[in-house]
Amino acid sequence: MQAEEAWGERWVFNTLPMARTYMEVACRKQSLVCLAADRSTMDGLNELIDQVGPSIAALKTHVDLVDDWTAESWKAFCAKAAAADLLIFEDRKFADIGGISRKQMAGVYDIRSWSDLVTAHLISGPDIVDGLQAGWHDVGREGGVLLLAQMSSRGNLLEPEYTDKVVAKGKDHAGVFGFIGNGSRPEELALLRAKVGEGKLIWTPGVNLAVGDGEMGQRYGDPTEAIMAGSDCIIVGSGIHKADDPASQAQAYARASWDAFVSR
Ligand code: 5BU
Repeated sequence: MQAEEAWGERWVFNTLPMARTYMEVACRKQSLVCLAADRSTMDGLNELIDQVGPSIAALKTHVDLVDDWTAESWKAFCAKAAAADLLIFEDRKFADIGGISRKQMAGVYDIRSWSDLVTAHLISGPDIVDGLQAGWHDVGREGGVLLLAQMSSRGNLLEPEYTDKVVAKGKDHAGVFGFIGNGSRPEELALLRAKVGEGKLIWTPGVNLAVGDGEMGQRYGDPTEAIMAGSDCIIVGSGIHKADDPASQAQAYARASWDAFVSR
């Protein structure tokens, strides 16, 4: 299916190049799955791409949790992800003032040089988005910012009034790719979609085929329900990377996400 036809209003209203790129990748792969690749070794991470690359559209990383990280091995890992037609999303949750966030895109990990997407809190104000965009532009690259409007963990402090403010400030900002919503609660997600409107993307962690409570306050909702409530990408971690057979689990999540998307 052509991305333009499949995504409809989302395609028309979201003109950020990286958003369009995601919409195209999702259609090529027939998958609205982002794998949270939370493995602590480079071998473990590379193995995941080999196993599940064809079934996912994006790879979410936490670059600072890898024990044997080196600049060279990371470069090779990113090249492998690109060859597998995957967006790379560093879930860095930036939160500082604009100018420092720009500098934090450089540094040892040099996130600006390989990430297509990053997450940010809007707690310090909207200039953080400009700072992160400037970070990519410093190395001649394009990227997109996902603002945390909700979180999946229990007891988090992103109350509805805070969510409203994040959406109000982020909705019309050209550098904003979209928002992080709570995948574990479809009713909260539907409210978020209503506030966001049809333009920006909503990506949702806290999704698992086994619904319920996870480790240390994580909560899980059903992938189909999340997409039906307005999510444009389900972020799945342990549901795939801790499975006995990650490849077949990734296929199951891809199928659930795509079927729900098509019927939505
Ligand atoms: P899990 O194994 O599917 O629970 O992994 C979830 C991933 O999503 C993990 O990498 C978290 O850092 C990330 N996450 C989350 O779980 N909840 C949130 O609200 C945000 C990110 Br934002």
